[in-house]
Amino acid sequence: SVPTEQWAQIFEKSGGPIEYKKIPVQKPGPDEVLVNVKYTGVCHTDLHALNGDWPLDRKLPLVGGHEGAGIVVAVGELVNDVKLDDRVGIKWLNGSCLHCEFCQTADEPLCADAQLSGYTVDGTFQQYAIAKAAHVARLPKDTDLAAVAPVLCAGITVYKGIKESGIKPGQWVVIIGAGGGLGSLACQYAKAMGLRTIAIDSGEEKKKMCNELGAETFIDFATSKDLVADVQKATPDGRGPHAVILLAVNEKPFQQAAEYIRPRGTIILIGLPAGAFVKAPVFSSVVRMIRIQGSYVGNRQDGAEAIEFFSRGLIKAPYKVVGLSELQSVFDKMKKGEIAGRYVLDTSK
Ligand code: 8ID
Ligand code: ZN
Repeated sequence: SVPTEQWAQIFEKSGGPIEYKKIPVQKPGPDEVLVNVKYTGVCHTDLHALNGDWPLDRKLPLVGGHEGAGIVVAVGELVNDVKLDDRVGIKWLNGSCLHCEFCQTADEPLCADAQLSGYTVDGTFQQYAIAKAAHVARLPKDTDLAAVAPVLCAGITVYKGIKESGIKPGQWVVIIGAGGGLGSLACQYAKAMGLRTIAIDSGEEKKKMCNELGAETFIDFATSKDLVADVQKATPDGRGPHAVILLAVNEKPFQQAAEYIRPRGTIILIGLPAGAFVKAPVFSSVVRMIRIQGSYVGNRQDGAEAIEFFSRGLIKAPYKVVGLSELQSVFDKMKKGEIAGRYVLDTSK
Protein backbone atom coordinates (compact mmCIF):
# COMPACT_ATOMS: atom_id res chain seq x y z
CA SER A 1 0.00 0.00 0.00
CA VAL A 2 1.04 3.59 -0.59
CA PRO A 3 2.29 5.44 2.49
CA THR A 4 1.08 8.96 3.33
CA GLU A 5 4.61 10.27 3.91
CA GLN A 6 7.90 9.79 2.07
CA TRP A 7 11.51 10.97 1.90
CA ALA A 8 12.37 13.75 -0.53
CA GLN A 9 15.08 16.27 -1.38
CA ILE A 10 13.65 19.80 -1.45
CA PHE A 11 15.18 22.91 -3.07
CA GLU A 12 13.86 25.67 -0.81
CA LYS A 13 15.51 28.61 -2.53
CA SER A 14 17.91 29.44 -5.36
CA GLY A 15 21.42 28.16 -4.71
CA GLY A 16 20.31 25.89 -1.88
CA PRO A 17 20.74 24.47 0.64
CA ILE A 18 18.73 21.39 -0.26
CA GLU A 19 16.84 19.67 2.51
CA TYR A 20 16.37 15.93 2.93
CA LYS A 21 13.09 15.52 4.76
CA LYS A 22 9.72 13.80 4.92
CA ILE A 23 6.86 15.25 2.88
CA PRO A 24 3.32 14.03 2.04
CA VAL A 25 2.71 11.66 -0.87
CA GLN A 26 0.43 13.30 -3.47
CA LYS A 27 -2.55 11.68 -5.21
CA PRO A 28 -2.59 11.42 -9.02
CA GLY A 29 -5.11 13.49 -10.99
CA PRO A 30 -7.52 11.80 -13.45
CA ASP A 31 -4.95 11.63 -16.30
CA GLU A 32 -1.93 10.98 -14.09
CA VAL A 33 -0.07 8.09 -12.50
CA LEU A 34 1.74 7.85 -9.17
CA VAL A 35 5.11 6.16 -9.51
CA ASN A 36 7.16 4.61 -6.72
CA VAL A 37 10.52 5.91 -7.93
CA LYS A 38 13.18 3.28 -7.20
CA TYR A 39 16.14 5.01 -8.86
CA THR A 40 16.70 8.48 -10.27
CA GLY A 41 19.65 9.85 -12.19
CA VAL A 42 21.20 13.23 -11.35
CA CYS A 43 21.44 15.46 -14.43
CA HIS A 44 23.37 18.72 -14.66
CA THR A 45 19.97 20.28 -15.43
CA ASP A 46 19.03 19.63 -11.78
CA LEU A 47 21.99 21.75 -10.72
CA HIS A 48 20.96 24.52 -13.16
CA ALA A 49 17.44 24.32 -11.63
CA LEU A 50 18.79 24.61 -8.09
CA ASN A 51 20.97 27.58 -9.03
CA GLY A 52 18.33 29.35 -11.14
CA ASP A 53 20.73 29.50 -14.11
CA TRP A 54 18.17 29.89 -16.90
CA PRO A 55 15.68 32.52 -18.11
CA LEU A 56 12.80 30.12 -17.38
CA ASP A 57 10.68 30.25 -14.22
CA ARG A 58 10.53 27.26 -11.93
CA LYS A 59 8.46 26.17 -8.95
CA LEU A 60 9.89 26.84 -5.46
CA PRO A 61 10.11 25.02 -3.13
CA LEU A 62 10.84 22.26 -5.60
CA VAL A 63 11.54 18.56 -5.66
CA GLY A 64 14.09 18.25 -8.50
CA GLY A 65 14.90 15.21 -10.63
CA HIS A 66 13.75 13.96 -14.04
CA GLU A 67 15.40 10.58 -14.66
CA GLY A 68 13.12 8.48 -12.45
CA ALA A 69 12.60 4.76 -12.98
CA GLY A 70 9.99 2.98 -10.91
CA ILE A 71 6.74 1.09 -10.53
CA VAL A 72 3.19 2.41 -10.97
CA VAL A 73 1.34 2.32 -7.64
CA ALA A 74 -1.79 4.38 -8.44
CA VAL A 75 -3.55 5.47 -11.64
CA GLY A 76 -6.08 8.23 -12.26
CA GLU A 77 -9.63 7.33 -13.31
CA LEU A 78 -9.07 8.28 -16.99
CA VAL A 79 -5.90 6.23 -17.38
CA ASN A 80 -6.35 2.93 -19.19
CA ASP A 81 -3.09 2.19 -20.99
CA VAL A 82 -0.80 2.23 -17.95
CA LYS A 83 -1.55 -0.29 -15.22
CA LEU A 84 -0.70 -0.84 -11.59
CA ASP A 85 2.69 -2.56 -11.23
CA ASP A 86 3.92 -1.45 -14.70
CA ARG A 87 7.58 -0.35 -14.92
CA VAL A 88 7.75 3.23 -16.16
CA GLY A 89 10.11 6.17 -16.44
CA ILE A 90 9.47 9.79 -15.52
CA LYS A 91 11.23 12.11 -17.97
CA TRP A 92 11.91 15.87 -18.18
CA LEU A 93 8.67 16.25 -20.13
CA ASN A 94 6.16 15.45 -17.41
CA GLY A 95 3.15 16.44 -19.50
CA SER A 96 2.01 18.56 -22.42
CA CYS A 97 -1.35 19.79 -23.74
CA LEU A 98 -1.55 17.10 -26.47
CA HIS A 99 -3.66 19.32 -28.76
CA CYS A 100 -1.51 22.26 -29.93
CA GLU A 101 0.23 22.17 -33.31
CA PHE A 102 3.50 21.04 -31.70
CA CYS A 103 1.94 18.19 -29.73
CA GLN A 104 -0.04 17.07 -32.78
CA THR A 105 3.10 16.93 -34.91
CA ALA A 106 5.24 15.05 -32.35
CA ASP A 107 7.17 18.09 -31.18
CA GLU A 108 5.67 17.97 -27.71
CA PRO A 109 8.81 19.36 -26.02
CA LEU A 110 7.93 22.61 -27.84
CA CYS A 111 4.40 22.78 -26.36
CA ALA A 112 3.84 26.17 -24.71
CA ASP A 113 2.08 24.42 -21.80
CA ALA A 114 4.66 21.68 -21.30
CA GLN A 115 5.15 20.67 -17.67
CA LEU A 116 8.73 19.87 -16.72
CA SER A 117 9.64 17.29 -14.07
CA GLY A 118 11.79 18.70 -11.30
CA TYR A 119 11.34 22.22 -12.67
CA THR A 120 7.73 23.41 -13.09
CA VAL A 121 6.30 20.37 -11.25
CA ASP A 122 7.87 18.21 -8.53
CA GLY A 123 10.20 15.58 -9.93
CA THR A 124 11.90 12.35 -8.99
CA PHE A 125 14.12 13.21 -6.01
CA GLN A 126 11.38 11.64 -3.88
CA GLN A 127 10.02 8.16 -3.35
CA TYR A 128 6.62 8.79 -4.98
CA ALA A 129 6.31 11.08 -8.00
CA ILE A 130 3.48 12.04 -10.36
CA ALA A 131 3.46 12.26 -14.15
CA LYS A 132 0.88 12.43 -16.94
CA ALA A 133 0.14 8.88 -18.08
CA ALA A 134 0.46 9.96 -21.73
CA HIS A 135 4.11 10.90 -21.18
CA VAL A 136 5.60 8.23 -18.90
CA ALA A 137 8.13 6.00 -20.63
CA ARG A 138 6.97 2.40 -20.92
CA LEU A 139 9.68 0.00 -19.71
CA PRO A 140 9.80 -3.78 -20.22
CA LYS A 141 9.03 -5.79 -17.04
CA ASP A 142 12.59 -7.09 -16.60
CA THR A 143 14.25 -3.65 -16.95
CA ASP A 144 17.13 -2.91 -14.56
CA LEU A 145 15.68 0.27 -13.03
CA ALA A 146 19.04 1.68 -11.84
CA ALA A 147 20.73 1.19 -15.21
CA VAL A 148 17.85 2.61 -17.24
CA ALA A 149 17.51 5.82 -15.17
CA PRO A 150 20.21 7.82 -17.06
CA VAL A 151 18.64 6.81 -20.37
CA LEU A 152 15.44 8.70 -19.44
CA CYS A 153 17.01 12.13 -19.94
CA ALA A 154 20.66 11.76 -20.96
CA GLY A 155 20.05 8.85 -23.32
CA ILE A 156 16.95 10.22 -25.02
CA THR A 157 18.51 13.66 -25.41
CA VAL A 158 21.74 12.53 -27.05
CA TYR A 159 19.97 9.96 -29.25
CA LYS A 160 17.64 12.69 -30.49
CA GLY A 161 20.52 15.14 -30.98
CA ILE A 162 22.47 12.63 -33.08
CA LYS A 163 19.36 11.95 -35.21
CA GLU A 164 18.71 15.69 -35.64
CA SER A 165 22.26 16.18 -36.93
CA GLY A 166 21.47 14.03 -39.97
CA ILE A 167 24.82 12.24 -39.67
CA LYS A 168 25.13 8.87 -41.41
CA PRO A 169 26.80 5.60 -40.39
CA GLY A 170 30.55 5.69 -40.97
CA GLN A 171 30.78 9.48 -40.61
CA TRP A 172 32.68 11.35 -37.89
CA VAL A 173 31.07 12.96 -34.86
CA VAL A 174 32.71 15.07 -32.17
CA ILE A 175 31.18 14.74 -28.71
CA ILE A 176 32.07 17.65 -26.44
CA GLY A 177 31.68 16.89 -22.75
CA ALA A 178 32.00 13.20 -23.66
CA GLY A 179 33.10 12.22 -20.15
CA GLY A 180 29.99 13.56 -18.43
CA GLY A 181 26.50 12.12 -18.02
CA LEU A 182 25.09 12.95 -21.44
CA GLY A 183 28.50 12.42 -23.03
CA SER A 184 29.00 8.89 -21.75
CA LEU A 185 25.64 7.89 -23.24
CA ALA A 186 26.40 9.80 -26.45
CA CYS A 187 29.57 7.70 -26.92
CA GLN A 188 27.45 4.55 -26.65
CA TYR A 189 24.61 5.72 -28.93
CA ALA A 190 27.13 6.94 -31.50
CA LYS A 191 28.80 3.53 -31.51
CA ALA A 192 25.47 1.70 -31.72
CA MET A 193 24.44 3.97 -34.61
CA GLY A 194 27.61 3.15 -36.56
CA LEU A 195 29.37 6.49 -36.16
CA ARG A 196 33.06 7.19 -35.61
CA THR A 197 33.65 9.26 -32.51
CA ILE A 198 36.13 11.90 -31.40
CA ALA A 199 35.55 12.50 -27.68
CA ILE A 200 36.54 15.78 -26.02
CA ASP A 201 36.74 16.19 -22.25
CA SER A 202 39.49 16.22 -19.63
CA GLY A 203 41.49 13.87 -17.40
CA GLU A 204 42.69 10.26 -17.44
CA GLU A 205 39.55 8.75 -15.92
CA LYS A 206 37.25 10.29 -18.55
CA LYS A 207 39.71 9.43 -21.34
CA LYS A 208 39.77 5.76 -20.32
CA MET A 209 35.97 5.69 -20.01
CA CYS A 210 35.36 7.31 -23.41
CA ASN A 211 37.73 4.90 -25.13
CA GLU A 212 36.00 1.93 -23.47
CA LEU A 213 32.63 3.30 -24.60
CA GLY A 214 33.71 3.37 -28.23
CA ALA A 215 35.45 6.69 -28.94
CA GLU A 216 38.35 6.29 -31.40
CA THR A 217 40.17 9.48 -30.38
CA PHE A 218 40.15 11.45 -27.13
CA ILE A 219 41.25 15.07 -27.01
CA ASP A 220 41.87 16.68 -23.62
CA PHE A 221 40.54 20.25 -23.80
CA ALA A 222 42.62 21.30 -20.82
CA THR A 223 45.98 20.23 -22.25
CA SER A 224 45.47 20.55 -26.02
CA LYS A 225 47.56 23.44 -27.37
CA ASP A 226 45.43 23.86 -30.51
CA LEU A 227 42.06 22.18 -30.15
CA VAL A 228 40.79 23.19 -33.59
CA ALA A 229 43.84 21.68 -35.31
CA ASP A 230 43.71 18.56 -33.12
CA VAL A 231 40.07 17.89 -34.07
CA GLN A 232 40.69 18.37 -37.77
CA LYS A 233 43.79 16.15 -37.67
CA ALA A 234 41.70 13.39 -36.10
CA THR A 235 39.56 13.06 -39.24
CA PRO A 236 41.16 11.10 -42.11
CA ASP A 237 41.14 13.91 -44.71
CA GLY A 238 41.85 16.67 -42.17
CA ARG A 239 38.64 18.56 -43.05
CA GLY A 240 36.84 18.03 -39.77
CA PRO A 241 33.84 16.10 -38.42
CA HIS A 242 30.42 15.79 -40.08
CA ALA A 243 28.65 16.65 -36.83
CA VAL A 244 29.44 18.14 -33.45
CA ILE A 245 27.29 17.37 -30.40
CA LEU A 246 27.84 20.09 -27.79
CA LEU A 247 27.15 18.86 -24.26
CA ALA A 248 29.60 20.95 -22.23
CA VAL A 249 28.51 23.35 -19.51
CA ASN A 250 30.92 26.01 -20.70
CA GLU A 251 30.65 28.60 -23.48
CA LYS A 252 34.08 28.27 -25.05
CA PRO A 253 33.55 25.04 -27.01
CA PHE A 254 30.35 26.52 -28.46
CA GLN A 255 32.54 29.11 -30.20
CA GLN A 256 35.24 26.67 -31.30
CA ALA A 257 32.92 24.21 -33.05
CA ALA A 258 32.29 26.52 -36.02
CA GLU A 259 36.04 26.65 -36.64
CA TYR A 260 36.62 22.92 -37.06
CA ILE A 261 33.26 21.66 -38.36
CA ARG A 262 33.45 20.05 -41.79
CA PRO A 263 31.97 21.94 -44.75
CA ARG A 264 28.24 20.97 -44.90
CA GLY A 265 28.58 19.85 -41.28
CA THR A 266 26.03 20.30 -38.50
CA ILE A 267 26.61 21.66 -35.01
CA ILE A 268 24.01 20.48 -32.48
CA LEU A 269 23.60 22.59 -29.33
CA ILE A 270 22.43 20.61 -26.28
CA GLY A 271 24.41 21.78 -23.22
CA LEU A 272 22.91 24.83 -21.50
CA PRO A 273 25.66 26.86 -19.76
CA ALA A 274 24.18 29.86 -17.94
CA GLY A 275 24.09 33.06 -19.98
CA ALA A 276 26.00 31.58 -22.93
CA PHE A 277 25.86 32.64 -26.58
CA VAL A 278 26.95 30.94 -29.77
CA LYS A 279 28.91 33.01 -32.20
CA ALA A 280 30.09 31.94 -35.66
CA PRO A 281 31.77 33.90 -38.43
CA VAL A 282 29.21 34.67 -41.15
CA PHE A 283 31.68 34.41 -44.03
CA SER A 284 33.03 30.96 -43.33
CA SER A 285 29.59 29.69 -42.24
CA VAL A 286 28.20 30.73 -45.63
CA VAL A 287 30.98 29.54 -47.91
CA ARG A 288 31.28 26.24 -46.02
CA MET A 289 27.48 25.77 -45.71
CA ILE A 290 27.46 25.20 -41.94
CA ARG A 291 24.30 24.34 -40.01
CA ILE A 292 23.90 25.25 -36.32
CA GLN A 293 20.83 23.83 -34.56
CA GLY A 294 19.47 23.38 -31.04
CA SER A 295 18.07 20.06 -29.84
CA TYR A 296 15.78 19.71 -26.82
CA VAL A 297 15.17 16.32 -25.15
CA GLY A 298 13.01 14.15 -27.45
CA ASN A 299 9.41 13.25 -28.18
CA ARG A 300 7.69 10.11 -26.92
CA GLN A 301 8.75 8.08 -29.95
CA ASP A 302 12.39 9.18 -29.57
CA GLY A 303 12.11 8.05 -25.96
CA ALA A 304 10.75 4.65 -26.93
CA GLU A 305 13.52 4.20 -29.52
CA ALA A 306 16.28 5.24 -27.10
CA ILE A 307 14.95 2.81 -24.51
CA GLU A 308 14.81 0.03 -27.10
CA PHE A 309 18.55 0.49 -27.81
CA PHE A 310 19.08 0.07 -24.07
CA SER A 311 16.79 -2.95 -23.78
CA ARG A 312 18.64 -4.64 -26.64
CA GLY A 313 21.84 -4.39 -24.60
CA LEU A 314 23.56 -1.84 -26.85
CA ILE A 315 23.83 0.94 -24.26
CA LYS A 316 26.00 0.23 -21.21
CA ALA A 317 27.34 3.45 -19.75
CA PRO A 318 28.90 3.48 -16.29
CA TYR A 319 26.96 4.85 -13.32
CA LYS A 320 27.49 4.92 -9.58
CA VAL A 321 24.64 4.35 -7.13
CA VAL A 322 24.38 6.32 -3.86
CA GLY A 323 21.43 7.09 -1.59
CA LEU A 324 18.90 9.85 -2.27
CA SER A 325 20.11 11.39 1.00
CA GLU A 326 23.52 12.02 -0.63
CA LEU A 327 22.31 14.33 -3.42
CA GLN A 328 24.30 17.32 -2.13
CA SER A 329 27.59 15.44 -2.38
CA VAL A 330 26.75 14.50 -5.99
CA PHE A 331 26.11 18.17 -6.81
CA ASP A 332 29.43 19.10 -5.17
CA LYS A 333 31.30 16.67 -7.45
CA MET A 334 29.31 17.80 -10.49
CA LYS A 335 30.21 21.46 -9.91
CA LYS A 336 33.89 20.51 -10.00
CA GLY A 337 33.47 18.43 -13.19
CA GLU A 338 34.61 15.36 -11.26
CA ILE A 339 31.93 12.91 -12.39
CA ALA A 340 32.85 10.42 -15.13
CA GLY A 341 29.47 9.15 -16.34
CA ARG A 342 26.34 9.45 -14.21
CA TYR A 343 25.28 9.23 -10.55
CA VAL A 344 22.04 7.38 -9.82
CA LEU A 345 20.22 7.75 -6.50
CA ASP A 346 18.59 4.85 -4.67
CA THR A 347 15.46 6.42 -3.13
CA SER A 348 15.35 3.84 -0.31
CA LYS A 349 18.55 5.21 1.27
O1 8ID B 1 17.47 18.79 -23.99
C1 8ID B 1 18.56 19.30 -23.76
N1 8ID B 1 19.10 20.17 -24.58
C2 8ID B 1 19.28 18.86 -22.52
C3 8ID B 1 18.88 17.71 -21.83
C4 8ID B 1 19.62 17.32 -20.71
C5 8ID B 1 20.69 18.07 -20.29
C6 8ID B 1 20.36 19.61 -22.06
N2 8ID B 1 21.03 19.20 -20.96
C7 8ID B 1 22.18 20.01 -20.55
C8 8ID B 1 22.39 20.16 -19.06
O2 8ID B 1 21.50 21.10 -18.51
C9 8ID B 1 23.84 20.60 -19.05
O3 8ID B 1 23.94 21.99 -19.35
O4 8ID B 1 23.36 19.37 -21.00
C10 8ID B 1 24.46 19.79 -20.19
C11 8ID B 1 25.29 18.60 -19.78
O5 8ID B 1 24.60 17.82 -18.84
P1 8ID B 1 25.33 16.58 -18.09
O6 8ID B 1 25.90 15.66 -19.09
O7 8ID B 1 24.38 16.08 -17.07
O8 8ID B 1 26.55 17.38 -17.36
P2 8ID B 1 27.91 16.78 -16.72
O9 8ID B 1 27.74 15.34 -16.35
O10 8ID B 1 28.33 17.74 -15.70
O11 8ID B 1 28.93 16.80 -17.97
C12 8ID B 1 29.47 17.96 -18.51
C13 8ID B 1 30.83 17.61 -19.09
O12 8ID B 1 31.31 18.71 -19.86
C14 8ID B 1 32.73 18.75 -19.73
C15 8ID B 1 32.93 18.43 -18.24
O13 8ID B 1 34.27 18.02 -17.98
C16 8ID B 1 31.90 17.33 -18.02
O14 8ID B 1 32.46 16.03 -18.21
N3 8ID B 1 33.26 20.02 -20.23
C17 8ID B 1 33.23 21.28 -19.71
I1 8ID B 1 32.27 21.86 -18.10
N4 8ID B 1 33.89 22.18 -20.47
C18 8ID B 1 34.34 21.46 -21.53
C19 8ID B 1 35.09 21.82 -22.69
N5 8ID B 1 35.54 23.06 -22.89
C20 8ID B 1 33.93 20.10 -21.39
N6 8ID B 1 34.20 19.19 -22.32
C21 8ID B 1 34.91 19.59 -23.42
N7 8ID B 1 35.34 20.85 -23.61
ZN1 ZN C 1 18.38 15.98 -17.75
